[in-house]
Amino acid sequence: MNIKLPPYAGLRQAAARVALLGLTAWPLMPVQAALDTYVKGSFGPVVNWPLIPIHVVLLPDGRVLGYGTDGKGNQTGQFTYDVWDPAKGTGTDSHLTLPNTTGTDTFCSGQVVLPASGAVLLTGGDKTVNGVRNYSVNDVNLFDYRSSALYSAQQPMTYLRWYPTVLTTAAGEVLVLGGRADPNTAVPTPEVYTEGSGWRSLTSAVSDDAYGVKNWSYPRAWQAPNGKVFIATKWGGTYYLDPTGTGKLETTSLTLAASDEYLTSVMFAPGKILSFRKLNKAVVIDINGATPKSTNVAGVGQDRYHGSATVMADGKVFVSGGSMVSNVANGVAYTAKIWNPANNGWTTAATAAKMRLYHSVSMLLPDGRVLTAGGGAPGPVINLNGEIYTPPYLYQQDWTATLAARPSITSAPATMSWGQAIKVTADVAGVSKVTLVRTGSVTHTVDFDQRFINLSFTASGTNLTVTTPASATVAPPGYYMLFVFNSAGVPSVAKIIKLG
Ligand SMILES: [Cu+2]
Repeated sequence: MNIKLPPYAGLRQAAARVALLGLTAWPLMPVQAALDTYVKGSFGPVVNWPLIPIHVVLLPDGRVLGYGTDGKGNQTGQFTYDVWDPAKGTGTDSHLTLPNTTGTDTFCSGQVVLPASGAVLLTGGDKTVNGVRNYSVNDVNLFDYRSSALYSAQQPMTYLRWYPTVLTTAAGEVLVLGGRADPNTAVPTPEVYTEGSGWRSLTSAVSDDAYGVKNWSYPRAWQAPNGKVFIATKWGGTYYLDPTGTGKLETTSLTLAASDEYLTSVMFAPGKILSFRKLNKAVVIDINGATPKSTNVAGVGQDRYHGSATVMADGKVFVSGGSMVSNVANGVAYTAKIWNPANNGWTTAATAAKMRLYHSVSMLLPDGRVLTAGGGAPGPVINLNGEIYTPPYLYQQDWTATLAARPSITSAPATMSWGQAIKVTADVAGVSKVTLVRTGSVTHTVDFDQRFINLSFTASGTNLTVTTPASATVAPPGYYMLFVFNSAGVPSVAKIIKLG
């Protein structure tokens, strides 16, 4: 359990250490500054949000679509949605809150950015029947970031879905898994959406165990390097789904310890998934070989129900929020942790002001910071707010808690293909690292398409030749953030590039 320190504790500790060192000078610092900010990063102030952003999506233009409640934090996506522009800061002017005219309550739907058009596809949602909430709809809606408009798609899904997973496949289609049709009925039949031609059901891949009654709540699934979709259930079974035609499902020999629909899993490298299981267990699942395998790694320190795991620009995983008892303020994890895939080790990061439990989110922003926000509807607190986390890589690696000078990308293509050499220029020589991170689409501790890829490159001064991912099974088509790092390990603001 965490003991919350008063905000000046870090400073007091720092002052004590400075005194120990016999130093007399004391630099002026903002309140959050501490000697170890360069290791822990920092959370910014709590900023207001016009609704609880239960669902957030990074748009191809760098803005963030959010929805899930009304302006008072009541459960419903029926009336408004919000588009936040991080370039405008966090004040009222940075939000564009617009009416939802589709008639769909998008609360607890699924959503993903379509790889060809860049529109956001929203699948399913909530329906109130005779005053009882949490029935389901088969509505399909699209959000066009160019006009900021949300509108009904002409073709609904075959099945009603609430809590479905959506993900982009290597073929550039969208696979929808799970969800429930009504409070007593899960949906065991996946569906696939093809832009321009609509929906088909995977009638040969019906399963109660993989994504039906035993695992209907936002099933964890990823496009795998072998061309199929890997599914890690909460109860422990794992599967490969071939989504072509009418679908084909096979079990794999890998069985995992039990998890929960509200313990997170994250793909942090091609074919590699960090997955939290119950009782503070964690595994790395490797789906690069002929058969999937898992390795036990150190857990995050306690179960963090409703906590999030977000791959940052450098490939480390930021774990924030959650509590030891699902959606109860018991064992609340205010302090974030960072997982380093190079050594499977954990470091302690900064401490947030707010608990982030059910219906909270975390998502990487193009500027390399991480948006953490929301929680509630229902929950012990109604968080109509967010806290933006600044990771250690944005700080000078010294005791001054000073933001580092950042490199910038001066040119990069708007589109790219697989296995290609692209020209990128930076404003500094000595680039140390180039990374690609899928733009986020987050809800209920899941980032549907989360992906991170280290890119190989050669440099001649400030001119870089960067090799794009080898295949669509490693990097499905769609939108990615390209980051370049300077010689001190500080990332640029990302350039968003369309792959495919
Ligand atoms: Cu929900």
